[in-house]
This record gives sequence, C-alpha cells and structure tokens, in this order.
Amino acid sequence: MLVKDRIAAKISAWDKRVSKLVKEYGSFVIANVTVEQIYGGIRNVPIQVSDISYVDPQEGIRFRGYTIPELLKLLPKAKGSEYPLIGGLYYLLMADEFPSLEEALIVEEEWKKRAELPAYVFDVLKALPASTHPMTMFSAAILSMHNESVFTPRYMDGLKKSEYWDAYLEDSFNLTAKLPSLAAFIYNLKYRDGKFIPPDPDLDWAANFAHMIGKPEDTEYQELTRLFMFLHCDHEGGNVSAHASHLVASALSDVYYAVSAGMNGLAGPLHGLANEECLRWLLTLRENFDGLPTKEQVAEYSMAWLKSGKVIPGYGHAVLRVTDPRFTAQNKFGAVYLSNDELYQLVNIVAEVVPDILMKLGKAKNPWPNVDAIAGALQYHYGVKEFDFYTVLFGVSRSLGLTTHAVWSRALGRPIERPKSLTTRILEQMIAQEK
Ligand code: CMX
Repeated sequence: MLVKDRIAAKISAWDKRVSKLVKEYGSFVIANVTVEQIYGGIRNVPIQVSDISYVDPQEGIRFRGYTIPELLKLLPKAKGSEYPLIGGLYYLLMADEFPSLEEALIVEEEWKKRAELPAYVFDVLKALPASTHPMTMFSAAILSMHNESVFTPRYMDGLKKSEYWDAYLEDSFNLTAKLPSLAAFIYNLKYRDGKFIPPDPDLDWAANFAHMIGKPEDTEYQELTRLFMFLHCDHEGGNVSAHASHLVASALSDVYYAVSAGMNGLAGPLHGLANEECLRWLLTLRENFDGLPTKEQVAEYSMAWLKSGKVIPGYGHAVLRVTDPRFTAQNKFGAVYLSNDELYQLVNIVAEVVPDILMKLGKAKNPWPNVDAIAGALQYHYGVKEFDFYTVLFGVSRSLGLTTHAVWSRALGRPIERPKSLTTRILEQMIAQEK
C-alpha cells in the first residue's frame, strides 16, 4: 500500500530525531504543574507530543504544518469540486507529505476496496432500542467491528513490536473506509426508511455520505460534506476524544477500541455534542421572535440565558483565543450558498453580538465562535435536520485524526500512558512542607 511505503520510509528519521531529543535533553523541564491546573482539568499542561496537528491559540489549527486556508487552496480537489478530496487529507496526515492528485485518488481507491460493512453491523444496529442516540449507535457499531481487527490476532501470534504500526494502519484504513457507509446507514435506520444505500463507485469518500442518505443529486450538499469532513479531522492531541483514544491505544487496545473510546468522549455536550446544542439554541432563539431577531433582541436573550447559569454553545475554547478558522471556513461556504437562509443570517447576528457580551462578563477566556457555532445551521439548510445526528458526522471526520495518531504512536514505539494521581492530603502536605 502506498501510504504504508511512505510511512515505512519515514520512521527511521523520526525515530532518530526523537531518540536524540530524549537522549540529549531527557531531563529538560517543559512546564511546572500548579495546584490550580491539577484541579482544573490539566489545562495548558503539556502532556504529550502530536506531530499530526497543532492548535495555536492565536492562529488555530495546522495539520502537518499547514493552516486551513492553505489546505483549502492547495489540497487536490474532487472532479468539479471546490473542496479537498479527503483521500488527499488522509495521505497528508498519515504519510506526512503533501499529496498529488494521483496520491489522493490512490487513497480514495484504497477506501473503496475496503468500504463494505460486515453483515453483523446491520444486526447490531437494528437490535438497539429505537430511542438509542446515534452516537451510541456509531460507537457500538465501531466497537462491534473489533471482530475485523488485523492487529489483535497478529499480536496474539507474536507480532514484532516494530510491526505493530503496520497492523494498526491496515485497521485504520479498513475502519475509516467504512465510516461514511456506517454513518449513512445509522441515519437511514433512525430517520428514513431503514434501507442501506450502497456507495456510488464514482463518488469520493466524503461525497458518498451525501449519496447514501438519499441526496445523490445534491452537489451543494456533497460540497458541504467534503468541507465538513476536512475541517473536523483533527485538533491536536489534548482534546477529550483525541486524548481518550490515544490513551486507550497506548494499552495496545486496537484501532476499533481506540476510536470507539474517542467517540464516547466526542459524544459529550462540552465537546462534539456542542454542534447539536448550538443548533437547538439557535432554533429556540428564533422561535422566541417573530421573524429574524435584531441584534438588540439577541443580546437581551443571550444575557438572560447566561444569567440562568448556562453556557452559550458554539462560543469559547479551551485553547483558541481567536475566532476558530473552522468557523470562518464554514461561514465562507455559507456566504456563497446560503446567504438568503434565515438561520445562517441568525448565526452571523449571534456572532456579532455574543463575543461582546462574553467579553463584558469577563469569565470566558475566549469569547469567539468555535467550529460548532455554525456547523449545525449548514446541515439544517440541506435538510439534515435531525441534530442529534451531527456529532456522528463529526466522528466520521475525527476518526481520520484518531487513527493517524494511533498508527504513528505505534510506529514510534510510544509506551503505555500512566500519569500519576495524588491525594488532596498529599497536596496539602507538600504545600505545608514548602511553607
Ligand atoms: N458561555 C458561557 N460561559 C462560558 C462559555 C460560553 N460559551 N465559555 C466559557 N465560559 C465560562 C466557563 O463555563 C467557565 O465558567 P466557570 O468558571 O463558572 O466554570 C469560564 O467561562 C472559564 O472557562 P474557559 O477557561 O474560558 O473555558 P474552558 O476551557 O473551561 O471550556 C469550553 C472551554 C469550550 C468547554 C467552553 O468555552 C464552553 O463550555 N463552551 C460552550 C460549549 C462549546 O461550544 N463546546 C465546543 C468546543 C469545541 C470542541 O472542543 O469541540
């Protein structure tokens, strides 16, 4: 496989670079940890290395060193499309080099060969209660496919440590290839006629999702799907889903276990579920007024909301201190295709009003819109109105980053993670001794 060859060619150089760093500067202190940080969600404590993506507080995400605007411009595009082929993005993340169109298409082809869902996945999903949340369905289906694991039986047969990554890579391609079909089937089962629509061999990985939920002619929605899958693919290693997945994989639990774990974290309302929460918030706001509310009305509504002790979904970020470039990219899409859509207009009114309010209240460290402030409104416009489904779409995309982290962690022989916990009493004693 092309990506396998590219990774194999790079492991030795990465290995040497990291070994040199650890050998020569192993005792170099990166950061001190305060009591406040230990009780405060380990915020801003560097605890691991990710060379796949990095979130700069002032600039936003870079994937393998490239910003979102750079990649939107430079990545190879699907035929007739303005947006990147996700095969090219996966190549960039995994192979750590910029793809040509041919290389992007090779990844797309690799996915096509591996896209078929095992028959039992349909049974697993149908056996769940109809009220099951789509994220639970998604995570359970991924977990059930552990049955397909390449790594686990090879490991039991005595696979050499230097070859773990190869089996992880096979599992990563096998799993990610199936995710658009899996997500589409969950959508069809939960909200449509329950029928499985097979992928169109002429469509790329991302656009096929649109086809498989019954939108074969909707080229605009296909474009949105490409953009969505591009924007959500990774957000460095410290966020809940990436961290959970990385931790689980460090125990040599395979890609299926690790991605399912990541999805369970993504399902939380402070993380991936925020896009669902955000759309609910926007729709409720709209219902409160006759037509599009004015800026003053939005300000009043938002103040009352905050006074009741709730957060405004889609605003704030643990790391970012500027408007999320993922928001900006989606807003540009909206300006082209949705300028007359009332909900899209409301997104922009809220984005003008809420940051000022959050700044005045002075609590949120980042008052600016994040990726979720608009994602749901775009889906809603194209008729994907079942907002409890949106995190599944986020999960399909995020699996690209999670699997890349897992493969490279094995390629570089990263160990099992085992940070230390203390007791409050120990902390009190440490402080007393210091005094
Ligand atoms: N509305 C109201 N208050 C907010 C807020 C918002 N959008 N964002 C932060 N705050 C509050 C926090 O709740 C916190 O209050 P307390 O001290 O009373 O707990 C205070 O401001 C400081 O928080 P912070 O350090 O600025 O933010 P955190 O790093 O703790 O949390 C986040 C980050 C994203 C969880 C938070 O901003 C939030 O809850 N936002 C709304 C939910 C959301 O949009 N989540 C999606 C994030 C994107 C992602 O990770 O996928």
